[in-house]
Amino acid sequence: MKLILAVVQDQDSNRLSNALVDHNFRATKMASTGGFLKSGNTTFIIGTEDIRIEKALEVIRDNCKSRDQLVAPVSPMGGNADSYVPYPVEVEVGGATVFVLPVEQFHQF
Ligand code: 2BA
Repeated sequence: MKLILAVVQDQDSNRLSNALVDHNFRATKMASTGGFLKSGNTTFIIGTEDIRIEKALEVIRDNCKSRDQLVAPVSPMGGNADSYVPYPVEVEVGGATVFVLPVEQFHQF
């Protein structure tokens, strides 16, 4: 068994959770926050059998789009103003950041 952790954009999370249910995957959705943009995203926890990993990755890939997002500048607040960029910068986010981990034990009591 494997555990998939998938960080996706909030805009994709409903479509992805519906697609996971349609393909008979069990998943838990958690509200999360990106460390860089400090804006909300969604982390899916998906436990599944090894032979279904490729299918799960396909479902995630098909339902998560990459998008450009603006990063607001942060004032240096007394720090070094030389590196301060006073205008928003665009970064490409997603589609999905996915980790696949081995599961040592799985219990449902
Ligand atoms: P954030 O940390 O808010 O990052 C959003 C986007 O900002 C990233 O998109 C990337 O394009 C850019 N970015 C992140 N750190 C950067 C840096 N140090 N310098 C320049 N640009 C940077 P993605 O790579 O698609 O990541 C989307 C979200 O996935 C991340 O949101 C974070 O929540 C998660 N994530 C990505 N890589 C991760 C990792 N290695 N471990 C844990 N979470 C990760």
